[in-house]
Amino acid sequence: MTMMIAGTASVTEQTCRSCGGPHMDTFLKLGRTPLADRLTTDANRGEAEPVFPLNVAFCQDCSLVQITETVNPRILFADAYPYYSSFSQALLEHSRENVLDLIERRGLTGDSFVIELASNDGYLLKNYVEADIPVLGIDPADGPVAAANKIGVPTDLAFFTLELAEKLREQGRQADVIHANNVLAHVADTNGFVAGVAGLLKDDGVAVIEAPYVEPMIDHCEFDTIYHEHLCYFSVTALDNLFRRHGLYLNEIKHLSIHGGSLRLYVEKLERVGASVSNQLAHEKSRGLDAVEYYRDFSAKVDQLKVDLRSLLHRLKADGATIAAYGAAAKGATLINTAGIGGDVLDFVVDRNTHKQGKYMPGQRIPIRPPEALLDAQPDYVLVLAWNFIDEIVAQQSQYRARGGKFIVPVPTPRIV
Ligand code: DWN
Ligand code: ZN
Repeated sequence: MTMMIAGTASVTEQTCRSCGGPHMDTFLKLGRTPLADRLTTDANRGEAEPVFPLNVAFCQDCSLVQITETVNPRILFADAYPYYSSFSQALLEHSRENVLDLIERRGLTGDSFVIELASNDGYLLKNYVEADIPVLGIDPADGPVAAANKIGVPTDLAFFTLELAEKLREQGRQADVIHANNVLAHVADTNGFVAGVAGLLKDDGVAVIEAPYVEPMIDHCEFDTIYHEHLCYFSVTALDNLFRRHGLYLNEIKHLSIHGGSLRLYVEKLERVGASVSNQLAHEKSRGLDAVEYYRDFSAKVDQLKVDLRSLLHRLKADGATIAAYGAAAKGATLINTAGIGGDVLDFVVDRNTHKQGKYMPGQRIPIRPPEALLDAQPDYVLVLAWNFIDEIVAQQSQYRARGGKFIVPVPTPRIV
């Protein structure tokens, strides 16, 4: 990892984020795109938005799939960072199940201590607080941190670094459980983060880490989940290499449907690798996820999806249809900006997150409104940008649907449902 010089906006990496190897093979180029979570406002709509290259490479030495541009985290996760986990019921339920399972299988009590890295608005740790188990949240975004402390989840406003881990360890605050959901892929200093986890974990502790899994991303053409916040796209092979480098062992994995296909990783200081890991490593070897050939035709699949989506939308528009979108999601920003879908096609985007309403989608600057706007305007079609929550959204918008509204799902192939 090239060290970010203070004040630089971004750095193009020449070597692998994990192993430092030089044998990087770029297999997808998405152009220069705006930052997926930096929504524009009436105040800054007139200003040019920063755009950065969005290219994806495969490391021949450790199999890590990664983007090659590192945008300064202070720009990426600035105080206007709008992502609040609690706006998704499915995610809340998913997190609660995870916590209750861990309390039981690890026998956690009031003498235990749980830390979550990138704890956002307390969406997960609140379940431990309800069970009187001491917690600490760590997150760099001030909005979600304020929301977490407001509901009684003690949370520090900070980026998790090796230095912070050392400080907590010196204070005797090592953890029985460390959660890190959708953050391992986000940190510029991948090795520092993992080393920090190793230092902060008790010898018999477990780190429970969730991250999107690269196999469904490739197989289901979920290219819109590629944006500058997501630096890495993990295979179990690449994760195993990364953890072992820091004296940690990936002992168990669970496959999750959340976010288009994720893995829940159970990482410990003791080596007791279970069948779920060894079987997946063998599976990846047999499918070739440890070689660049597996990724080679992804670019052509992405190009075809963009062509198919644009022609579907333009055909509907030519027939006089009105179209809106659901979910001011980061993935939605990648989709509309790389496929060139603008305000000439989408009249507006709706989102339940009140911090996003009244702002505009990055790049295309399409207005973001509350979901109620769907019933007010009753567009003929709604492009579901947050397709990973399609079931929750369709159920929630039953009245829009009952009135004849239809949904368009963009991946793995654009289709009307
Ligand atoms: O890594 C990340 C992933 C896991 O989550 C973060 N970098 C940011 C975020 O990415 P995203 O914005 O693509 O994630 P979501 O959670 O798929 O975004 C869903 C959007 O849809 C949110 O803005 C909330 C909104 N939503 C809604 O308005 N009504 C979601 C649901 C379920 C709803 O019913
Ligand atoms: Zn590597």
